[in-house]
Amino acid sequence: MNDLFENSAPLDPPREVMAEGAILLRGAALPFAPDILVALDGITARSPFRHMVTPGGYRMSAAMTNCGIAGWITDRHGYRYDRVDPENGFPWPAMPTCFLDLAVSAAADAGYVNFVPDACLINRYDPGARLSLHQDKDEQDFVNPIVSVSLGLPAIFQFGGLTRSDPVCKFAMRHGDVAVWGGPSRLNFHGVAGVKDGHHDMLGSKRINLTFRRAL
Ligand code: MD6
Ligand code: FE
Repeated sequence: MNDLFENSAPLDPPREVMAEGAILLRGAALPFAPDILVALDGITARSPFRHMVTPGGYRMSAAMTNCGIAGWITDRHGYRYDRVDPENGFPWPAMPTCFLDLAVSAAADAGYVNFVPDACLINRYDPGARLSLHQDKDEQDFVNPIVSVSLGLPAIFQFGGLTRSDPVCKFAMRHGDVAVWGGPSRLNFHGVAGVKDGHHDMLGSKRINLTFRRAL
């Protein structure tokens, strides 16, 4: 091998540390993206994207659906996981193998070797949609990490600390990027700033985010 290049590692995507226990794997989802987008059409044919309502009565700007054993939902009664899609009364669509493979490999890459998700929340952000700063704490326990996959239009991901007033770091999430957070940062506040209008070759004018969790 040409020794000029012996230190380059083309198979290891660049990684950025977001906080202790939180890592951003740039481009880690790129090899999975074509299969994921095909499988996504199958999921949304059965459980379409919908705008859920918060317990306080606000319509969420990101449209959501789920796949896996458990799906995250919100309505006037609260935030929770349910095995059934409340829109049709059927179990959520099964988690496709390509979804599971990506989540497991990204978690392992980030050092979380035993992660097997049972829930995948799928968010669709049209231009202008956002997600305000929050903690993910509707899961049974916080032993497992969260794996968050960005596809389509870019967005600014805000990653803070364990209290709402902690300073927030901003990361530009692009198509194929995967963020994994767990351990000491499992309950860190995070959010998504308003998605700007634009065009993505595979997804048009939207951003899709897959959030994998062990919920039950
Ligand atoms: C994202 N989504 O869409 C990150 N958390 O990039 C979340 O962090 C999230 O959409 C809890 C509940 C719903 C969500
Ligand atoms: Fe979240």
